[in-house]
Amino acid sequence: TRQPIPQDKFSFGLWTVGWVGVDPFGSASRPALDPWEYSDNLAELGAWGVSFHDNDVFPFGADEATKRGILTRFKEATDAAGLVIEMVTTNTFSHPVFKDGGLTSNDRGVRRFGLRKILSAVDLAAEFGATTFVMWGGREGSEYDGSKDVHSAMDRYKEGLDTVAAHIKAQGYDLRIALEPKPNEPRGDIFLPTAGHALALIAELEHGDIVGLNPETGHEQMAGLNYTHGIGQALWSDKLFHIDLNGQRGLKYDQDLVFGHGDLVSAFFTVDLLENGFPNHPDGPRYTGPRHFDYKPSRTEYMDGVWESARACMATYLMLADKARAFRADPRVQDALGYAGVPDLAQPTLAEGESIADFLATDDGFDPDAAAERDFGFVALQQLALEHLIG
Ligand code: 3MF
Ligand code: MG
Ligand code: MG
Ligand code: MG
Repeated sequence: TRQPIPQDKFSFGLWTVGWVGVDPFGSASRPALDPWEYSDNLAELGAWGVSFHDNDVFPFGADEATKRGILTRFKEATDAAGLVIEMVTTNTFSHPVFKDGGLTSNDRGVRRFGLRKILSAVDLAAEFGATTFVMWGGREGSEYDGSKDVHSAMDRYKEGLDTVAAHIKAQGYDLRIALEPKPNEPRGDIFLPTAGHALALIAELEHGDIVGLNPETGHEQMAGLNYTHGIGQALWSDKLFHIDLNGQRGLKYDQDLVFGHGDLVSAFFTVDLLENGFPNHPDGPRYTGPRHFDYKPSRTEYMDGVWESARACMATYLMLADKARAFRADPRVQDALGYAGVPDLAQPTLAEGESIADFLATDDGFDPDAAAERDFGFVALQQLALEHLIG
C-alpha cells in the first residue's frame, strides 16, 4: 500500500498518540511529551490534521498568560509541520467538578461553569480555524436512575447545545457542532448513548441545522450496534459531520484499538461506505470530512509503538480502501449484487403518481409462497467481500 498523503485527510486527536497508558488499574507506561512535540511525527507519517481538547494543550485552570503561551507554541508547531487543526473539543469530564456532568449536572453552578468552558473552547476552535466542534458528554449521565430527572436532563442538554450553537451563529464562526454518542464509560449510563438517540435530540433543537454527529466505531459497537449502519443513517440525514475511527472487540470496556484491529469485516464496510458512498445513489450524500482516528496506542507499547500504531491506523484504512474499490469493480460482485436485489431497493414501492386507493385496488398477482422461495444470495455476496478482504 502507498504512503498516506495529506489528500487522504487523516487526522489524529492529540489525546490519542498522547495517551500515556494511565488506566483504572495502573499508572503511566510511557512519558508525556509536550503538546507541540507530536506534530512533526504525525506530519512525517502522512497525517493531514490534528484535533484536541482544550486541556490536552493547556492545563485546567491555567491563567490567561500561561494558556496563551502554550497555545501559541502549539499553533506554531502545527503550522510548521503543515498540519491543519480541523477539530477542537472541550474536556468536561476529567476534573472532578464534572463528576455529575457539565451541561446536565444537578448542580446549576457546575452547569454555568461547564457552559462557559465550552463557549471559550468554541472561541478557540474558531480562532485556530477548526471547522468542527465535537461535544462528547462523557459525564452526562448517571449510575442510578433515581439520581436524574431525564426530562430535566434533556431540557438542559438542549439548552446547552442551543446556547453553544447560538453563540457560533452570533459570532459568525464557520463551525459546526458534532455530538459524539457513547453508551457508557465513564458513567454507568451516558445520555445520547447511540447515534440514533443523538439524531433524535438534534431534531428537537432550535439550532439543529449546525448540529450533527461524530460517531465513534467502538462506541456504537459497545452498544452491540452496527457502526456502518449508524454512519449510513447519519449520512442519509446529512448529519455525518465528523468521525472517530478505531477498533473494538465486542461488548466490553472502550478499547480504542487501532482501526481494523477490532471487527475487521465491519471496518471493511465502513471504509467502503466512506470511500464509495452509496453505490445505488451516485449523487447521494458522501462523507468528505476528515478520516479522524480516536484510538489509544496499547499500554504495552513504548514510544516506537505509539508511532507504529498511528501508522497502522492509516495503513489499514488505505488497504481497506483499495480492497473496497476492487470489491465494487469486480464483475462477480456486480452480478452478486444484482442477484441479491441490492439495486432494486432503490426503486420506490409505490408507482409514480399511484394513489393509496389505486394501490389498494391493484392486484399485482403476487404469490407470497413463490416469493418465499427466493434465494437472495447474500451469503455468496459476503463471501466475495471476504475474498477481497483476505484472499
Ligand atoms: C471517549 C472519547 C472522547 C471523545 C472526545 C471528543 C476522549 O470515549 O471518544 O475522547 O472522542 O472527547 O472528540
Ligand atoms: Mg472513545
Ligand atoms: Mg472509544
Ligand atoms: Mg471518540
